[in-house]
Amino acid sequence: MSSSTVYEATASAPVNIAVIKYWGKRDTKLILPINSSLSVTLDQDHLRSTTTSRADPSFEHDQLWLNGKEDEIKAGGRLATCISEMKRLRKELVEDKDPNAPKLSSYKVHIASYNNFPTAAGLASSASGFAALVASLAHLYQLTVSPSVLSLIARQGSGSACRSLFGGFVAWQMGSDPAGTDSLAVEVAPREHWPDMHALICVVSDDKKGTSSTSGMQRTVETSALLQHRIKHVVPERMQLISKAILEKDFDTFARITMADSNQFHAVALDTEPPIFYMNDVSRAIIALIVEFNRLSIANGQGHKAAYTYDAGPNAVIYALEKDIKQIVQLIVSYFPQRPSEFKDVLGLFGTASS
Ligand code: 2P0
Repeated sequence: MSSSTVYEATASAPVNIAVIKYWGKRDTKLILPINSSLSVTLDQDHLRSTTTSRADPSFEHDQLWLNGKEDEIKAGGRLATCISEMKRLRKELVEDKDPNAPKLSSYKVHIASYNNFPTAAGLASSASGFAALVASLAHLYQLTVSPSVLSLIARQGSGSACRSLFGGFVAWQMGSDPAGTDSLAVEVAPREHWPDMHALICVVSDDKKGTSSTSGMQRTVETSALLQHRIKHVVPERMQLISKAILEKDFDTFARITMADSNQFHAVALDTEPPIFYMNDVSRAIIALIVEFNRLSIANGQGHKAAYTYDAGPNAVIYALEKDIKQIVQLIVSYFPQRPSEFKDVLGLFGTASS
């Protein structure tokens, strides 16, 4: 290798939207959740983070730029943990086995990451961000490891990031090891298994959210009795039922569980002291519209045709099958004309139906 060799790699990762929500940690440092969760990775270009990493012996510090602005890498913080864990894998899996491999684990890295959507607006920017960071370092360090192994490291950046290492339908198994070795993401089904499934993102607001997920969920763990009921008596069964519904392409069951879990996540947020409100009046009006739309389709013997879900913010994600997407987009746009501050966009992901 000549001294002028450039060690650089770029990777990108999409956001994922949970249908069984992660909310609460049993270990805040290792980011171990109190319940398993399940998500759909949005596999088109609209909502992605793209990250370039470079290792060079002349660099004096690890440094990170987010959307062009330098972000501090705090010692012992989440970014520092992910970078040092990836360097450890490089050393163990490549350099210790091959004495001729360049000692990239001893070089500092410079990392530049871009989101093509608003950061921290309840659109899972930390999920795609940490997944892209870990994927780009894995590429830079030429690691041949499974996405599940990388998910163990992305998880320590942001819990939901572990699910963005896979496309399609993904479960984050909470695991039971106090060291976190079994708290990882696994594929439930690849994207191609259910190509008719679409997601509509209704951007109600792209403002930065009021209560961060990290602090909000720990307040819920400390104060909500409803959360204890949820993790013991609700989530385990829902994980099984929704996995089965996905494997059987049973949209009616998928929709019922997805909406019930979104409702219960927002109920435990409200059950927190002091209460947390993530949805606003527009969010609730979209729920009313989808409920009425489903009521008519159930009355016609067609079952549920749409499933709403809301994360830690007011934006709606609506899952629906391809045959119904056009009708749902028309319905939403007719009730919510594009008022700039309240309803910015209706995007069709998975390749169809933009308005
Ligand atoms: C989820 N959310 O399952 C849930 C639903 C928000 C609502 O994962 O503290 O940003 O970084 O692990 O991953 C948001 O939590 O929190 C989240 P940290 P994260 O997608």
